[in-house]
Amino acid sequence: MFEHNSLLKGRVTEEQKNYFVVSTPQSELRCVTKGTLKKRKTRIFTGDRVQVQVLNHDSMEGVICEVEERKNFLPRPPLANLSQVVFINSFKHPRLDCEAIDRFLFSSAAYGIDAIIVFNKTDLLSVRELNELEVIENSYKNTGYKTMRTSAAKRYGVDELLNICKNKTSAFTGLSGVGKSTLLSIVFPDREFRTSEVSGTHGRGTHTTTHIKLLPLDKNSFLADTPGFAFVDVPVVPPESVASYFPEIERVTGKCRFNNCIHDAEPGCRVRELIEENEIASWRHEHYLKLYYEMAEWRKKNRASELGTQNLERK
Ligand SMILES: Nc1nc2c(ncn2[C@@H]2O[C@H](COP(=O)(O)OP(=O)(O)O)[C@@H](O)[C@H]2O)c(=O)[nH]1
Ligand SMILES: [Mg+2]
Ligand SMILES: [Zn+2]
Repeated sequence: MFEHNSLLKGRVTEEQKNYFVVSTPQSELRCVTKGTLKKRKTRIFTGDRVQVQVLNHDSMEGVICEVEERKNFLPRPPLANLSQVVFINSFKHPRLDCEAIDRFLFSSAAYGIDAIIVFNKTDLLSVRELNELEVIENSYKNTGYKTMRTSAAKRYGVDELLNICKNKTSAFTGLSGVGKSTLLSIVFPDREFRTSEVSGTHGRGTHTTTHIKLLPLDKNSFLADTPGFAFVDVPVVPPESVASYFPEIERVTGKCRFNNCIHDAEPGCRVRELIEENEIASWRHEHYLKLYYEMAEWRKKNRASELGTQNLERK
C-alpha cells in the first residue's frame, strides 16, 4: 500500500476536464495539479512523467507535484514522451500513399521520435501486388527504416507488432481506413474503438484533447489511442534542414559541386546522380523537394508578416 505523504512516480495517461489520470506502479490515481506548478504555468500533457502525492488512498486521489523534463513532444495529437510512432498503411483500400509516408517520416524525425512503417491488409493482395509492395518496402528498408507487414483480418503480424511495442510508448497513426481501430481492438478486445474517423484535411477533422489516452499494454508499455487524429502534424523547420531528415540525402552532404546545393536543378548534384543510378528513389526526392519548397514558402510569408508588423509599429 501507499506510504503516507510519499511521492510516487507515475505517468499521465489521460486528461479529463478537471483532473488527470495518472498510472503508478501501484494503481491509477485521479490527480489535480499542485498550485506551484500552476503558478509556473507548467502545462501537463498525456504521456508526461510526473511525481504525485497521494491525498486519499480510498478514493485514489492525488496531486501532481512535479513534471519531469520531456524527452519529446508531439503537438497534434498532443502527446509527451513517445518512444515511437507507428504509421499504418494499406497497399489498397485505401491506396498506398508514399507521399503521406514520407511526410510522416520527415515529421517524426523532426520531432525526434522513432518511426515504424506498417503495411496492413496484406491479405487483400495478389502475388503481383505483393511484389510491387516489396519493391517499395525494400527502398524504405535500404534507407534505414523499420517496416512490417500485418493483416488485422487474418491476425498476421500482430504479435510482431506488439513485440516492437514492448517497454515503449507507441502511437498508431495512418490515413483513415487503413485499419488502426481494427488493430487496436485486437490488442484490447474489451475496449471499443470507433471504426471510422472524422476526416478533414489529411483526415484530422474535429477532435477533443480529452479523448486522447494511453492504454496500458503491460506495466511498462503503452499504446496511445488518438481518435480523430489520422496524421502527425508536419512541423515547420528551416528549408535547409529538410535534407537532414531524409537519411539517403543527408548521407550525401558535402558531395555536391555546390556547398549550398538544395538538390533541385543545380549542376554537379550528387543526389541527382544517385537517382540516375537507382540508389535514391526518385519519389523520395520529389517529396523532399516538395517539403523544401513548402518550408521556404512558409519562411517567405512569415518574414513578410514580420515586416508588416514592424511597419505597423513604426506608424
Ligand atoms: N481485409 C482486411 N480488412 C481490414 C484489415 N484491417 C482493417 N480492415 C477493414 O478496413 C476497414 C477500416 O478499418 P478501421 O480499423 O476502421 O480503419 P481506421 O480508420 O484506420 O481506424 C474496416 O472495414 C476493417 O474491417 C485487414 O488487415 N484486412
Ligand atoms: Mg479508426
Ligand atoms: Zn545536390
